[in-house]
Amino acid sequence: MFTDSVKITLRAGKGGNGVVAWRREKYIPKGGPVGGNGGNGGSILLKTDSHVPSLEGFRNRRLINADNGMPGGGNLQKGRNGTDLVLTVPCGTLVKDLKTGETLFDFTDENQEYLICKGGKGGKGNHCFKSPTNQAPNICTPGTEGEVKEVELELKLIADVGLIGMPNAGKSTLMSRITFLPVKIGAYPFTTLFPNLSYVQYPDRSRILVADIPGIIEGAHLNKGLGFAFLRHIERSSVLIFVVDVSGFEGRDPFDDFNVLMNELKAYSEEILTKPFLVVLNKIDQEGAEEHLKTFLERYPFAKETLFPISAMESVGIKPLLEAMRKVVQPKTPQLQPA
Ligand SMILES: Nc1nc2c(ncn2[C@@H]2O[C@H](COP(=O)(O)OP(=O)(O)OP(=O)(O)O)[C@@H](O)[C@H]2O)c(=O)[nH]1
Ligand SMILES: [Mg+2]
Repeated sequence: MFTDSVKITLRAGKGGNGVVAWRREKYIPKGGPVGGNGGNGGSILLKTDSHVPSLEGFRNRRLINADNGMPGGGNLQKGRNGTDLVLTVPCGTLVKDLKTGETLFDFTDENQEYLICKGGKGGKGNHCFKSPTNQAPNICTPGTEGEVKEVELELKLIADVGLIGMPNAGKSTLMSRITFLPVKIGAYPFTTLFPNLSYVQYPDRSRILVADIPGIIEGAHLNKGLGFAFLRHIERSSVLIFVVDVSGFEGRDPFDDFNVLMNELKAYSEEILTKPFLVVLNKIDQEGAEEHLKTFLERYPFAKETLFPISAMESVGIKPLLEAMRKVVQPKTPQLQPA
């Protein structure tokens, strides 16, 4: 399963209570106060991990508690601290406070850590209250409560390139050709029900992260098909690739398909259309594709350099597309770590 939005309550551990205790030993009258302090409650931290693909681990959880601190003991024994709880989330997770609606943190990188709920402080034992004027204090303090937050975790994948197209256009086929990810491909609409994420690796070891999201149909803004549920995952892509089936299958007009995609995206967010984009015209190996390709070229109002006729199935035209992707994205080359 792929889960990209969850609501949970996080509760850090309570601090342990301080205690009142007295030193009692033979031949030591009035041994004095020896009540120990309570331990601190465990805090809750969120941390990114690239091996965590989604928020699936939180799907059936409503409340997550960290350990409480233990109470102090006699003989100045301090209570054990509650262990901190580290919850791993995927890169691209946004943490929102449900009460205030405020965004608390945006995890954009690997190994980022955010302390979301601080554990309560341990209480003080009676030995802390000993003073020249009060040698036998009979008081101690309780531990304080840990922080509690109601949060929404929302995953917005951070891919360099987002593939958008109608169902069956060949997005997943293209994805499997360029990233070698064994994705599900099928001759029926909505084969892909959740986003796939994988890297295109170039010979110089630079790489580009690509997201293949489920197909979009006309009326997606009215919640048709899978609606806009997955468009959030291309919101943060720096480049969009429209994948259009140019074979004219079942009397479809590829240019109309392209316009539908544009209009649906516009209905989702005008801002998304300001991103640089490329248009892949797929299935040129099919009969009738040549004619449709010609009319598409004539009607296409943008720069012709953004058009890439390909056959994802037969691996035709993939190389120029990869080069163009590299130019618009400026991929990250893995840096050697200094010793
Ligand atoms: N002839 C031909 N068929 C292709 C090509 N690319 C994909 N197909 C076929 O088109 C069908 C749909 O391919 P997918 O890659 O699953 O399409 P998709 O866009 O991911 O579809 P959804 O996941 O449903 O949105 C499959 O039967 C593929 O084999 C191509 O270049 N040429
Ligand atoms: Mg697919």
